[in-house]
Amino acid sequence: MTATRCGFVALAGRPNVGKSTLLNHLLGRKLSITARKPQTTRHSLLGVETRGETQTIFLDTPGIHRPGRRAMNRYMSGQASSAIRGSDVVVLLTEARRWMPGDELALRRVGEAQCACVCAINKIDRLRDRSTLLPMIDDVRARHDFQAIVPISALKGEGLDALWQEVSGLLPEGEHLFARGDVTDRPTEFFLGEIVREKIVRRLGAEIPHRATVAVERFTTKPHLAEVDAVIYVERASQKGIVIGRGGSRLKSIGQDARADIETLLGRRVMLRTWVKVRRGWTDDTRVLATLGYR
Ligand SMILES: Nc1nc2c(ncn2[C@@H]2O[C@H](COP(=O)(O)OP(=O)(O)OP(=O)(O)O)[C@@H](O)[C@H]2O)c(=O)[nH]1
Ligand SMILES: [Mg+2]
Repeated sequence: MTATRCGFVALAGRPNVGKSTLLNHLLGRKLSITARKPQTTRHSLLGVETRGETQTIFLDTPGIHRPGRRAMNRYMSGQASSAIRGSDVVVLLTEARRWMPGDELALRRVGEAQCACVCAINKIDRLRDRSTLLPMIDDVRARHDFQAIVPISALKGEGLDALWQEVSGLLPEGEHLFARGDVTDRPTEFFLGEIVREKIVRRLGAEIPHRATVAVERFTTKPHLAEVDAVIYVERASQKGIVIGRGGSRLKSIGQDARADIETLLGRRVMLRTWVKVRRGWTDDTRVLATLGYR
């Protein structure tokens, strides 16, 4: 009998390098939210892929950055660190441009965990001249004793089989921890809230998304219709006004975008109702953070 393999693989790196895009492409479904802006992912998110005898438990993680003073940033940093520490393999993502100080910070954090590390050089679809990859690979190789360096495009799905091959070869033998067909361990409500938050991140400027979070307060589902009540929390009344927009137009767009995605996820019609509420200082209050799902 062939031995089964099973292990945890953290996708780590500085903000915006494409970790969540990679998770989604590896799983062939949209689990993690993505955006052009940094610090989109806040929670570690588990995605399971079982191929033959090998079960890979991927963990998308918040981008590694210097943790600011706010409790939210410390939470994000803690999520990334514990995912890295608890993994058998880390895939450190960087971009096919040049090594940045943020990559160095991420590498240091990964190096502390002393587990097997593969470097994925992402966004190669953006390169006009692919021969520039060779000096980049040499540069990366000189920085750490990586098990492998794999150029990929998470967006276009290039190089992902090669990456998967490298990673699966590093997984320990062991029983599968998830049943075949299991994809994640989070409840549906988590994903509903994240979908609404993605639309906020995508529709609003740089600052507000950092001050907003979404709580799904009610979720009921029948064969043909699901109902979702979501509250968007911000820190100040001025932010509330911005999220709502003139005559409610922005909140309406956010709701429309989110409803379409939720309908795809649930495979039925959805009635989504949204409210915006002010919860002063929620990003820096550990107790409030815990009540909003950041524990
Ligand atoms: N051209 C190109 N863009 C990519 C690729 N991978 C990701 N992106 C884009 O890069 C941006 C950031 O992607 P995310 O997947 O959200 O990045 P992340 O590392 O999860 O970011 P944080 O959660 O903020 O740390 C998005 O606009 C993606 O579409 C790629 O292979 N090629
Ligand atoms: Mg992300």
